[in-house]
Amino acid sequence: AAPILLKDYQPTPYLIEKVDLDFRLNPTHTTVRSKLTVRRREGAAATAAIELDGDDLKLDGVCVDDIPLAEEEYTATPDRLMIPAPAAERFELTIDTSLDPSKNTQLMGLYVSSGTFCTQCEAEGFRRITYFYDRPDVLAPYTTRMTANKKAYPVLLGNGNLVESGDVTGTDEHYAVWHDPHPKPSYLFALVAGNLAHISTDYTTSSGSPVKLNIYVEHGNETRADWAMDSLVRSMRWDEQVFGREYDLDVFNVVAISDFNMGAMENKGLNIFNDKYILADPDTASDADYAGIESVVAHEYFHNWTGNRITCRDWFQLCLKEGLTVFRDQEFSADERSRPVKRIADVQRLKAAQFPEDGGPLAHPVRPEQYKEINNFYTATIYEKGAELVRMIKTLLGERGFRKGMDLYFERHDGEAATIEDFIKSFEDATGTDLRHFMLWYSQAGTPTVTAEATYDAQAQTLTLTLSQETRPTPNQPQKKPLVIPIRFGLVAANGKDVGYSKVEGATVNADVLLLNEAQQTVVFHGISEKPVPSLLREFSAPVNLRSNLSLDDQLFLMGRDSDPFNRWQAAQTVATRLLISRSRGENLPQEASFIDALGEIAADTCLDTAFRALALQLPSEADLAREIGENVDPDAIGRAHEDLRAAIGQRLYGYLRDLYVELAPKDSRFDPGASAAGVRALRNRLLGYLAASGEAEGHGLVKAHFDSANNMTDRLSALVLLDHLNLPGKTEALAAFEARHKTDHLAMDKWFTVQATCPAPGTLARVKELTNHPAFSWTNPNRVRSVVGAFCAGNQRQFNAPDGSGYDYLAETTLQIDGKNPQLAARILNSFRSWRSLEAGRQEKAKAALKSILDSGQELSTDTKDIAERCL
Ligand code: DPP
Ligand code: ZN
Repeated sequence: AAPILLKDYQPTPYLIEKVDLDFRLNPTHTTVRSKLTVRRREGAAATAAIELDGDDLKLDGVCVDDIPLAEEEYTATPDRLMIPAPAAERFELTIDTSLDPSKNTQLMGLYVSSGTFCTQCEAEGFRRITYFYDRPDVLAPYTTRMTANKKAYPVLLGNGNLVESGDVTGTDEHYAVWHDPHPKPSYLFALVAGNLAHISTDYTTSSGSPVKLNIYVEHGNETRADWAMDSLVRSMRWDEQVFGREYDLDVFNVVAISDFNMGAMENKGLNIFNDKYILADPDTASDADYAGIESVVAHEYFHNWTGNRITCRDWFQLCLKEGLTVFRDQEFSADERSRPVKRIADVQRLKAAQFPEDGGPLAHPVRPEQYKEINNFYTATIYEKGAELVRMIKTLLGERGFRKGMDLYFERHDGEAATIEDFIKSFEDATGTDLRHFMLWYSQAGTPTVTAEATYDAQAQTLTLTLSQETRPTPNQPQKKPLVIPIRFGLVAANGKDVGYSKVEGATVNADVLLLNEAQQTVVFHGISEKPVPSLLREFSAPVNLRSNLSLDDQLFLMGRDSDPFNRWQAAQTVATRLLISRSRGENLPQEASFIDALGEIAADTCLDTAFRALALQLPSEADLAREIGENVDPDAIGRAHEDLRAAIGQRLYGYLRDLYVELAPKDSRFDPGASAAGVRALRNRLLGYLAASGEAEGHGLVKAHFDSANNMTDRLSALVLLDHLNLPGKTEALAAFEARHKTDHLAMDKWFTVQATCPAPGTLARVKELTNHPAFSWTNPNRVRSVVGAFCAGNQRQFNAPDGSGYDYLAETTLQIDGKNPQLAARILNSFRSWRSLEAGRQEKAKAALKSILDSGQELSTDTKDIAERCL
């Protein structure tokens, strides 16, 4: 199939002024009547056809102004409804379709999850419900009427406000009518019908409007939604205070669903969530889950303004809502928790998920110019790199300029479907800044590498920074141009303070931000009386790879003394990366002991946030190292180096870390999910990891004791990972105990699956295959598949990349198996092949053969899977 191109964008010849939907819900036979008020767009030809999207639809009838169309007056296929030349300029089009939601395994459109009807329409699911202009630039107010059996489906929810409800006399059915006055595109449509429990809170917006907040869950799970509700209330307040944005309906409903392809969906007034991002209690949810719930609840809520009130003109603009909304949720979490800790976590995620994408065959610009399957563009590049671009705009314009630009964007485009150009123009006009060069970040794919060389001239009292940037070719983009890169920096003196300078030449510097906007620039700082160590890219001010000529000793200095916590963390990572890469090549660097001692100092430094200390003590992951090495990668060598360095740290600091571990033990058994208590758990679990890695019998005993005494999931899970991955005494009992405790809770069992699927030891693939026969596993539930197959392929460097190619073959087989049922899920797990070209030659060959076997299988592939397999090759 030919790709869809950004440059081909055309508005539709007709507008939809109003949408009236009538659903008669039945699991195997649901009927949908859609009444559309259609008006020809001004300037469109009177002869223009109306051509609506469908996907796998069964048409039962079509009327214009209540008169059935004769067969020759339209053409209909499951994928398209076309009326060649509607006679009137304005008319009412009525379309009847029927569906079998119980057979909808794609989880797109209307489907049934654990007996509950629900919908997922982004990006192109609405066309699986009825024929429509299923594209984001066609906006209309919707009214949704639902009728269903009252006993089986007592709860009926739609977008907007409830306007009417009641029993259908003489039947066992009832109905509800919901009206959403805010014009929206079809991808924001939703309905839910089921037998659900809920919790409620009353909220009053800053201007005094009352809003009822409800979270719907399965019966028995009510108390597990409290944290999500707390997060929602805090998000709503934060958006009023920080962005001046208030909620705009009488009610805000959130529903947790167990079969869901994505994390959550921001349907207007009716957010639908993967239950993983709603349900939490101390026994089943880890601190990471609590943080994840907080940020996803906030993310979906923030979409109400960035995504819903202002939506996207077309799917090429996806980052307009996603990058911006990720930025907003990151800022929210930073304000609620610790800003540097949040920044480090976000950068870890960016580097783990987006950098490999940007450096491999699936690389694409933040605003792509073509796609074959839009589902494959809900990527780390659109989301995470998209957020980094918004953050850079804020860095360039400053806090006030950024807010002015956002205010203008909301004022200008409320109720519209906008583009990236509209977004950027708002900042330009609000602040008088020219952002044309910055726009290149949206169209140019690939992660730039910035190289920095510093030389100090004591005589002249100057520090010279020679900076250059380079971006490697990516698919369809052989030539790259220099970008504008904001580099936040400081020049750190021996006492840890930033030194001042009298003047600077060779670059624009605003406060602590230097602009690199050419391929190469030489920047000279004058009036510097002692040799400083430059601390560059503070707060990770741009999504680039930084290479500098700083020595390991300089990095160790920054690790201990930099005033920017992010760069302290980064320096520790840089040193550890060098040590680990050297070890993977069989050499030990002499700085290793100093590095380990510096870790020990950070571990005990009570002036630092505990969560920060935990992060600083974390070595770069095996995947991080593979990415840093970049070519001819041998995951086994990396894995060994990683194990050895962890053991070396554990041995050298054993008594010291053990004392700290004991000292940090909780004083009472109350569980507090807040950031500071979570920070203590994170640090303590990190220390436990080193005690376990030390090889000391006492350390091993501590791990089992930690598991046995855990009163929360974070501690229990941390210990279980160590027991299983290091094959420590007590492993088998612990796995059994965890299973017995949590066997009826699918989210907790996902963790049990993932622990085992990510075990680096040989034999894991066989274990993975066994796990897929476990009663708690299901091939049709995306969370289950991700927790076993996804975890193995994306989270087990050594065994997925086993040199015999068995991991690759397994991924190819399971992709084919899943593809027939749920293409989005299949394509998503297939992404684990994206870095195959950076492997050593033997593994490359096996990976390539496995990818080919998917295309050559003879099975008819979804566009999703075919697109990923083809692009990977
Ligand atoms: N629009 C959704 C989100 O990112 C994706 N399904 O929240
Ligand atoms: Zn989103």
